Amino acid sequence: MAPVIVPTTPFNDQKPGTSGLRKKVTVYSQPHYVANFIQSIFDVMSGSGDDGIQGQTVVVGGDGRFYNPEAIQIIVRMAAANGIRRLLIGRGGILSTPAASHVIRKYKAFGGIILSASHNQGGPDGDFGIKYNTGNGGPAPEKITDAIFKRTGEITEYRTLETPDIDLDRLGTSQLEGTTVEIIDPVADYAELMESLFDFDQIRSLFRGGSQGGTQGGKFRMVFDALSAVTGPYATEILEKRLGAPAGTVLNGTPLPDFGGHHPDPNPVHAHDLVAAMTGPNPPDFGAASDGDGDRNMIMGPSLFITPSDSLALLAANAHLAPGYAGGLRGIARSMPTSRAADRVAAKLGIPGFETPTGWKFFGNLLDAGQATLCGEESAGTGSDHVREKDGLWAVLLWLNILAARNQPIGEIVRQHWRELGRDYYTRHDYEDIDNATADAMMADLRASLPRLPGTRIGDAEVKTADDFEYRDPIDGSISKRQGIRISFADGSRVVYRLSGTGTGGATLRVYMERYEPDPAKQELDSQEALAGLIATADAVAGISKRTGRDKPSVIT
Ligand code: VG1
Ligand code: CO
Repeated sequence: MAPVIVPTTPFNDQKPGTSGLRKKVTVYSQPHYVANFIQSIFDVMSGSGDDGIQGQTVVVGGDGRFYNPEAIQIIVRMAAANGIRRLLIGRGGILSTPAASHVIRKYKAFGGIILSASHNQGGPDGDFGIKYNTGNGGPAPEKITDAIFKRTGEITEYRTLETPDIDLDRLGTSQLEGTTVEIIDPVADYAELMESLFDFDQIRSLFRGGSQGGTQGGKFRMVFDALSAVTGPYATEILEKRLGAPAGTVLNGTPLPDFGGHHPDPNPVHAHDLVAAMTGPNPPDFGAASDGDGDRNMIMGPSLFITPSDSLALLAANAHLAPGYAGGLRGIARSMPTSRAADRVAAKLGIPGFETPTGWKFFGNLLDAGQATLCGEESAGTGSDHVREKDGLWAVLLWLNILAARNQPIGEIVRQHWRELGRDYYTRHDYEDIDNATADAMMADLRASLPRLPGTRIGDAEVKTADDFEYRDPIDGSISKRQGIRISFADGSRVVYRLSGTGTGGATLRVYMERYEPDPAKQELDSQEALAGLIATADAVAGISKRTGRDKPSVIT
């Protein structure tokens, strides 16, 4: 059957953000919207001769949210009409983001199309997203996403087939014109990779409460809240089946297209079942949650929230206890707004520490070049060179391996770390859905004020440096400008302001604040209390409450 050439006209809003193109389902379900974007990806990646996407393998999968099956059927037909040789699709259209990254790498695919809006709400009124990953398994770098956006503005036609839907639920291979379509088990390859990195025997004995286990005298217990999102099947297979954690360890383990109406965002506000378990009577020894597409993680001890920045630092300091990292780390990379706790570990280990802009795509080159082994973001993303995405369950398993190897309660491990290297008090305040013009004006005024800030006093704080973060990729030399306004004070504390690039309505202002506390006698404060002065200063510098009329942030993490 000959491909059908469908005439189309450009949409002017298909610019990928921090992590792919995220829009409301109502936007995505307009006629031609998905097709225009997918054809633009194929066009940009087509290359000439053998170096293009045609004739190659492409991986497709998503987090199972509303509109996932419909989008996949469109992509399958278009891939066949565009001459893609082979498609690897997770059964049911499911692949967590880190699992997709692994499948791309393992089967040497040319790239992958990941369907997710991650932590954003799902359902008919929620969000959908499409992200293109390259052959290294990681999100396409800016030069590719910019080219895709440019192409979406020029597109006049796309290629598809007039064929019935394929069956996404049955494992196996079928043929669609010249394209081989393989439906694969979404969990198997990923679970095998995790077994290769961690000491599953040691973790199993922790759960059995044998010689290694029983950090609180009894049997070690944990809860994992999958937030009705994609990690449910992965966590059930790995934690309950392979590691022998009792049934019921995984909460909300069935993926739902609307995530049960909740935000699949692992933070203390949205992961309420986890927080309830960890702060209630007789809490488990360890608690964790992941997000919509499985690339984030939230870590808790009994009545203890471990900030993602601290978690990155602690994982880096202890990674050698897991077989996959026994040889040590090459370097540690963190996004700019992430606290400097990881830098202290890098310095202690005598390895390089890197600071990149927000978004996992900026870690790709460092990982490919073997310069960084562990990477992390304050937004609950941690990962390593095993894939090219952040990886929620990987972080949970590395924690479990460390807990099993050290045989010490998590709270004790955290406090010991602070005593040795100091504590970086940290908080992020998000102001969601503020008026776009207000947010843009605030950022513009902040930018304009940067040259005159150093040396000035705001309350008791004296500004030491103020700039707009600009990143030069150490591997390919590419420059990314305007990646966040950072203001450092004479006492070493710091405020960062940036606008979110993943939202779909209004603007989200993120304000990141941190203060270093080396004195062990002062490390037990609540972080909002410890940072109260800096929070007030941050408001005064940017005029947040005055301009937005908000007296408090929408979300505090
Ligand atoms: C947010 C986070 C960023 C993360 C990105 C994608 O971006 O801050 O650290 O990489 O989401 O994460 P922004 O531009 O909204 O601040 V995920 O798990 O939503 O793919
Ligand atoms: Co995510």
